[in-house]
Amino acid sequence: MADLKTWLGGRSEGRPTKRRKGQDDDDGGGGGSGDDDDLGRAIKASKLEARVAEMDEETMLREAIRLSEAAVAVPGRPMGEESASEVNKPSPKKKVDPFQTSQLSDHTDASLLLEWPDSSFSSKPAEMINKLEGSLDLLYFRRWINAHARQHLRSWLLSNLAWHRVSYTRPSTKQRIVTPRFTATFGRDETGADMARYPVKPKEIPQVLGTLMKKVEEQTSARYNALIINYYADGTDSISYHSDDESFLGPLPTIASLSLGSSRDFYLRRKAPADVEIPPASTKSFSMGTKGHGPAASRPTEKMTLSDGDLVVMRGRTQNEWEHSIPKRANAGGRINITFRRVMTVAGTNNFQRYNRGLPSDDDTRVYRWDSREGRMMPGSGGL
Ligand SMILES: O=C(O)CCC(=O)C(=O)O
Repeated sequence: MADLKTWLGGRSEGRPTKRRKGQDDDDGGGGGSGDDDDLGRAIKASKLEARVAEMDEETMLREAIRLSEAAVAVPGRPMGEESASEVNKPSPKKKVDPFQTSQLSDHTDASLLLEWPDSSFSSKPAEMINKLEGSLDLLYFRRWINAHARQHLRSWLLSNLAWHRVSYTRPSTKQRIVTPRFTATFGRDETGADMARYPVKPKEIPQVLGTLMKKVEEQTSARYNALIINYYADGTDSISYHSDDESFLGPLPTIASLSLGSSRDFYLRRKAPADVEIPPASTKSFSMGTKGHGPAASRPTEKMTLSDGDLVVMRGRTQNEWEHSIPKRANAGGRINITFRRVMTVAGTNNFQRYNRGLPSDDDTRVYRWDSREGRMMPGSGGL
């Protein structure tokens, strides 16, 4: 809860910082607000801090949700669709708001995000997608979260999280990588390890997401302890072909993936034979099919379009034998994706930290916050 308290108290502090030169995603300017705004904010902040000091946990969360609604629903200013220009420069033309954040005003929604009543979720059974002798094993719950709940969730995520655009040097090639999406990660240690083994402590899972995670666990019959959240501002943001087959996730990991906002293509393709990892002998049902393996272009592919509220579960041998990606697309709007995973080791949590929040030693440790007036992420401070 300390994080939320900090956010409520510190939400108004600090102007967006100027980005440094040489960044691949440099927007060429900070985009701060005027001095009058700063004074007004400072007064509001001190009043807010006094109120926050009196609040219990639930009141604080409700206040955070109320403030996030106020932050996204700026009167007289339509919310903009994230377009190709949004990350790099303000877009003067605001089109359809893919997140519909400007429509949020219903106070009953605060309790919805705290409690996640069953009515928030579809009761339709999953479609099962099973290919090549079960090597691809997916559950697909279309529109799993109902329209009202998902609209509130995506708005809450945008407004409340501290986002990162991690850049790092790939050790093998010394190549500089700027992650082409905004990321956040939360998790809890279940190994009982000395916390000193975490150079940066895992971020506590916020209550809204912890309660949602329980619902995903019930729906998918699996347990999770880590969340990675991606925000794709537009079609230039992406994730390239990869598989989440790290040993720290266990031999046959179940990963649940929830989509919010604009629809995006989700491609899966069979791995090349040399890349297929054989799980331990204890997984008797495993048989390493060779059908269809070959050059990337001729490998079997599964193409799906993930839409607002869809939940996809990747199970069984999927991570061992298939890769997945969100390819770049022209004209895509903003999209958030939450993956729920179970990390078994300290190294796993540290890995998530490194690639989704960055390290203090990185030369760019900026935090990004959603700026409702600009309709895009801006360097800022605070956030969960
Ligand atoms: O955005 C998505 O749907 C996929 C995300 C993903 O593959 C990942 O975070 O590893």
